[in-house]
Amino acid sequence: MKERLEKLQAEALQKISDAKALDKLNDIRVAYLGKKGELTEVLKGMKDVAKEDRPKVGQFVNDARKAIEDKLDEVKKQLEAQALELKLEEEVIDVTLPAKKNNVGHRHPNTIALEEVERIFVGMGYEVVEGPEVEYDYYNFEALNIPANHPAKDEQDTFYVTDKILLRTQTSSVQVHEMEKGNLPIRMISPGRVFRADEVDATHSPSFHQIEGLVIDKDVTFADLKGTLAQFAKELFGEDTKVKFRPHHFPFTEPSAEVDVSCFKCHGKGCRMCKGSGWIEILGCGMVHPHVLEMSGIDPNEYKGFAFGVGLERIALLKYEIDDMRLMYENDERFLKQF
Ligand code: 2NL
Repeated sequence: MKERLEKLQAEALQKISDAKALDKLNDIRVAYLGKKGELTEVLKGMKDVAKEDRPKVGQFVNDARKAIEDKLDEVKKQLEAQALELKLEEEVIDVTLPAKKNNVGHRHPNTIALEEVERIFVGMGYEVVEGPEVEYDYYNFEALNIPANHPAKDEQDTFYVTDKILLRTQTSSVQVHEMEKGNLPIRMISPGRVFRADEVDATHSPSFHQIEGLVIDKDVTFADLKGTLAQFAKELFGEDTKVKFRPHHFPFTEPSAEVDVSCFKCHGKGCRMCKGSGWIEILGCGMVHPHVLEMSGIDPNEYKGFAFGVGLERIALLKYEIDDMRLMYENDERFLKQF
């Protein structure tokens, strides 16, 4: 019996020493010390041992059990330490390595220019009002004094949905709705997408953005219009920017003007940007035509107004010296990441 125990113990200790993984150790524990384990089997044979020898044999069995358990604990600790070591080695983080570069998004030049224009006019007490891109022809043309036979109304220039509904060609339509509401005075700008049946080239697109402005109050004069746009030009293009008003014609304003700003690149000397003239055309404006006020229910004897319209892309192209409008719509990252 003693020999059998010694052999069993030696065999178990060897297996434990050879174990390479923690789950293997558990298998060994079960195989020797479990309910049906080999050592347990030996204990079952105790009944055949002579009574006087039992304490001694019992002692052997306990010693063998203790030796196996101790060895199991020892090797378990070793394997756990090894596993920890390995884990630490695998998960090591070198905090001195350079970080991975994340690509951040950029605001579109149109958005930057729009926010700049909005900031300027909000600073002068204007409200920003948006409206629908699909409109009745009344709000886009008739209410703005654009006659039925005007070339702008031609299907070659305007996208019609039905004969009475169209894609707006200017955001004045939003301002007509505001005038109809009759909450006077009005001081507003209406930025938004507009549509014209144009061929695509470096300066044209069938869909672009416009910002229109409208002020209606008692005693508004052309001097207010001039002062407002002069201030706008200074804030947008720099403090030394000058404005020039050239007489023009629009059906919805009388008198009307086109506005040039002194070239912010060459300061009037003449360069590529201003095509040598020293001036750059940026917007159209005028005093709201009395008939336009009347049609929206405003008494032109009591109220006067001025209005202006400016192309957003035009401002962005100028400000950021972009020479082709198509770049604005292609969303090429190499272009966008410069802003
Ligand atoms: C341009 C410049 C302009 C207006 C837009 C306007 C709006 C109302 C009444 C009167 Cl509600 N006018 N807007 C005025 C002058 C110029 O846009 O070059 N347009 C073709």
